[in-house]
Amino acid sequence: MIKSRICEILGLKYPVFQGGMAWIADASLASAVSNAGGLGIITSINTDTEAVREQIRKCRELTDKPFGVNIMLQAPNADEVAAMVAEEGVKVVTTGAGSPVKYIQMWKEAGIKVIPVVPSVAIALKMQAAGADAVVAEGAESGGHVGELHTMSLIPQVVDALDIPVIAAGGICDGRGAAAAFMLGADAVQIGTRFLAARECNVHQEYKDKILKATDISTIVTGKSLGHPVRSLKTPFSKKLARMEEDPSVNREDILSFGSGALRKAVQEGDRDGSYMAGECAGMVKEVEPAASIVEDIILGAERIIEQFCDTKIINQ
Ligand code: TUI
Repeated sequence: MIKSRICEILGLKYPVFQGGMAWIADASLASAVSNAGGLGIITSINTDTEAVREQIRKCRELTDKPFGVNIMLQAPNADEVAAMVAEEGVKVVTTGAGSPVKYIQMWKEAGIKVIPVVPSVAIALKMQAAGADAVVAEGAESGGHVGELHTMSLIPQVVDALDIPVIAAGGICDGRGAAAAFMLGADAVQIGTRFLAARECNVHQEYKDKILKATDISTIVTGKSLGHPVRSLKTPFSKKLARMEEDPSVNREDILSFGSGALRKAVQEGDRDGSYMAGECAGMVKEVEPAASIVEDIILGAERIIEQFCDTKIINQ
């Protein structure tokens, strides 16, 4: 069975994290992943801090296994959520879209394992020096807010630079991707897009349908002109956003207000003016299935491939 030091550190059966997808990753999805032996993660991007607290308490009722909370550092209530997770005795925190350095001491004193998401070696080194227990290195194949580097080159460079465990994210969808990430030196994988189609994932049916219909070329990155590149499914809405960014007569405020609140609209309403954030591997997601089947398929698939590969001299016959 595939195990790594992150399984020991966090008390996991399998080295599989579920991405803390903003507006999406609730107690239902996180507890299902944790019960399956992975690390379920609750998003803190929700209506407000108290709603996140409720999700944490609900998750505890649904699982006795470890789970985490993701804190999106650009959220207006990030300070409040950072304090709340310590009060609630959450065991694992991942962070995104910024530097969590100012919270790390408080979290460590509360016994929290701190795992920042990083897009580069320089930021990964900064997090290790600040006391992070591990990092998620996220390639630009991923959905949502993306960095510049891609998984294939990012992971081995972060692995070489750091002593702490590295979790690979971005473009990983099944056992093949997970096996590749382990070969690059990752201690675990983080998966978001495939969990959008989990039975326990409470996104609007329209969101799931769009993921199931996606192909390899179904995503687009918008928001580069705003300094917040975001990968989402190509829709009339995201294509219009891309055109606005290319049009010199459209100003920054108009682009910001056009995109504002769009992720929530997609997740809760299946709205045509929604932003359907998804990774490049959306084209590989073909069915709605229980989160436990997804976790098992990824781990058993990776094990099978690695075993077969070790017995083979001529590859891919
Ligand atoms: O955070 C993510 N992905 C996200 S957040 C999100 S919420 C959102 N909602 C509406 C519009 C836009 C976003 C959706 N997807 N991934 C983790 C991630 N973090 N990727 C890249 C980074 C990152 C970037 C810069 C982490 C740290 C950093 O700088 C740290 C420093 O030291 O400055």
